[in-house]
Amino acid sequence: MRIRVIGAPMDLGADRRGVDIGPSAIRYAALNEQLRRLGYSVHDIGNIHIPQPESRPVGHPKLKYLEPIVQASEELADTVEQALQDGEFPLILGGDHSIALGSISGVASVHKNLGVIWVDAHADFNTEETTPSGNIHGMILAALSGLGNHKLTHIKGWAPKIKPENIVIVGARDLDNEEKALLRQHHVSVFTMSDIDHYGIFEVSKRAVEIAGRNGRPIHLSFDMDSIDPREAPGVGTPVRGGLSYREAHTAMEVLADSRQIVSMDIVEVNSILDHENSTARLAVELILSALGKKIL
Ligand code: 6HN
Ligand code: MN
Ligand code: MN
Ligand code: MN
Repeated sequence: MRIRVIGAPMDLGADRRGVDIGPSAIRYAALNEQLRRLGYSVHDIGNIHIPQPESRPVGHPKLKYLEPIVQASEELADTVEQALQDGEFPLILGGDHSIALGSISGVASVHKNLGVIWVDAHADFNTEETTPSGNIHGMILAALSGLGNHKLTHIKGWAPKIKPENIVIVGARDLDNEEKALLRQHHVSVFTMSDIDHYGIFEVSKRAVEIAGRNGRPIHLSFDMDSIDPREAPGVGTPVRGGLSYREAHTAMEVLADSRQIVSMDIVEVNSILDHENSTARLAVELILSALGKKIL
């Protein structure tokens, strides 16, 4: 299989600067080389163009950088759609989590009935009415479900991109109150860190595949590095204690790989400014490899 690597150096959707270096940091951690060693051919098309926040007005405080985020999402959606049409597996390197608006819009244009597994400390299910921050990376899953601002929900001119009941969030431990209500109201499946404590990551990952991939439907994997415990992944913008361990994260990726239903993936929120010796980027590469089938033996 051929993998199309697409960099999305997006730093408009979050408050702390530094995730726009993510794609470089992940490549520097020898992503392409290691994918080839795993037997894939790699087609790295470089980064899509995304403006620097300093060059744009912030705009509405409840929807910061809405215009440039929508523009970049349109371009990323086209780029991802093209990769799938060419028969390549899109691997999108963030950037903050707002890139998933473009990537999943692109995947959903090809796979009309798509499941999503969203590995994250957060649920990213706010709207401009519920957001505590105005940061769009916290609104992406809601927007993809058709909730919130019309410009965000209507990338490529249609909505919703995914049914909320086909979404599974894994690793959640920091949810806003109104966000929780929205998640319940729309029947999103959420496996919190407490669920992982109770049932174990193997069981939770299996159930995530069952729900997101019901009837064999294709699954997009969106992996936010802040799902991992900050001791293991210090280089993220919104660290939250009590996250996935190194082994839990690998086990989850191995279960998803074994499902053979993953059709596309993004890995987001690597913040190189806050990282220690690129260790979070190196971990991102390891997890990508596990998600793409790498085994210990
Ligand atoms: N992320 N719930 C918070 C907010 O501002 O909406 C945090 C969002 C974090 C976003 O993980 O990509
Ligand atoms: Mn452009
Ligand atoms: Mn996120
Ligand atoms: Mn997060």
